[in-house]
Amino acid sequence: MFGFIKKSLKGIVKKFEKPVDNKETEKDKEEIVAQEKVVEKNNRSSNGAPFLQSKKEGTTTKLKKTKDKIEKENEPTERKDTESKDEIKEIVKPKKRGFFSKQISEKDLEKFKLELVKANVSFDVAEEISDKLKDKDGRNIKKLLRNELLSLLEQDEFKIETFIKDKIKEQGNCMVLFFGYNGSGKTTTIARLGYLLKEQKIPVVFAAADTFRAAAIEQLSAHAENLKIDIVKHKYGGDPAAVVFDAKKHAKAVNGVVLADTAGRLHSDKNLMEELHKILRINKPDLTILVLDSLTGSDILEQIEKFGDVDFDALILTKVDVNEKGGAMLSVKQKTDKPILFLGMGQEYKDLEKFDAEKIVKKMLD
Ligand SMILES: Nc1nc2c(ncn2[C@@H]2O[C@H](COP(=O)(O)OP(=O)(O)OP(=O)(O)O)[C@@H](O)[C@H]2O)c(=O)[nH]1
Ligand SMILES: [Mg+2]
Repeated sequence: MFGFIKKSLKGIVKKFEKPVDNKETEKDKEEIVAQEKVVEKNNRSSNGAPFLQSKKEGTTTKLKKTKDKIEKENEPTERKDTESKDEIKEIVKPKKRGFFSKQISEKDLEKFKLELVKANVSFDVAEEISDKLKDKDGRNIKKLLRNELLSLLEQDEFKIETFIKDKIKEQGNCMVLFFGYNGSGKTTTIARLGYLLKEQKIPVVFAAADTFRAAAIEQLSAHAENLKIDIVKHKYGGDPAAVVFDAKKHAKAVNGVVLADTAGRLHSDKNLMEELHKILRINKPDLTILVLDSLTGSDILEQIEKFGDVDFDALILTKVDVNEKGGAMLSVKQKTDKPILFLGMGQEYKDLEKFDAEKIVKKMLD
């Protein structure tokens, strides 16, 4: 999961966050030790005794004075031989420490941007992220990236269970409608959410409002049976708005929530889109959820755009468990300010994870 984007992020982090620096530091340390040895050597009196202890040359103060002189004038003192002159010059030469100025270069940013785009991050978002790194000190790169990713993914908390419970208290039932492209994971998501809400002791009613696709009613019925959840269904070819209407009535009787399945549709399916608008008009859902398949990569943005006129309230992204790229999620968050409620993380009933920006960023960066 997130393999591609993780690779891009880690790639640039690695470039600036040492080992390289550590290596340089180690190298520097070795040089310093070597130079200290030279100082010691130069500071020894001719009889080989350390200068510090030499009665002939005087005291510690004398040594300090000599060293100060060396550093000030960049000139050797007592020792006349050219070899030591060079050695001393070497000591006082300001050390080059390239790693103090590890600014992130334009070239690195261009490469990084490309990597992000390859991981399905939209160009705009890739540019936004890399712009934030411009002229920054590369040694802080992980922190900078973490902040940037968090600010992209963070959203106001929306607790669906609380929302549903409040609606049931207020009006006797609640209705949540799911829609999206063919195969995006609507029916599976409804089953998983049904399981989660049932665990919370909320009565759930499935509405089999996909009366269009062969076997769609059986698919939802099988989940209802497994989970011991009530289901309202009509015949194939029937009016989906009427199925949802009946399910709402049933939910009122049991003080529960309707999770309404709908047929997969493309925006270009005129009839199916009209049908969706009819369901909405007649049944006025309390919450509409657009289900997006994260495997569709950058097309995901097109889906949001195309379904824009349905005025959805929230999103669920499925198949995140098998999505190696991971970048589309960032683009989704930039495209819409609607919250992502859950991530589909597999095909089991328990595989619906609450969207958690911190957790996702950790998975991408650590
Ligand atoms: N790995 C994985 N597979 C998923 C996930 N969600 C759904 N699927 C699979 O995706 C396929 C389509 O899921 P459905 O729930 O039938 O999708 P749908 O949107 O209802 O499809 P239509 O009714 O045909 O429009 C099924 O094989 C699911 O098991 C997920 O989060 N992870
Ligand atoms: Mg379905």
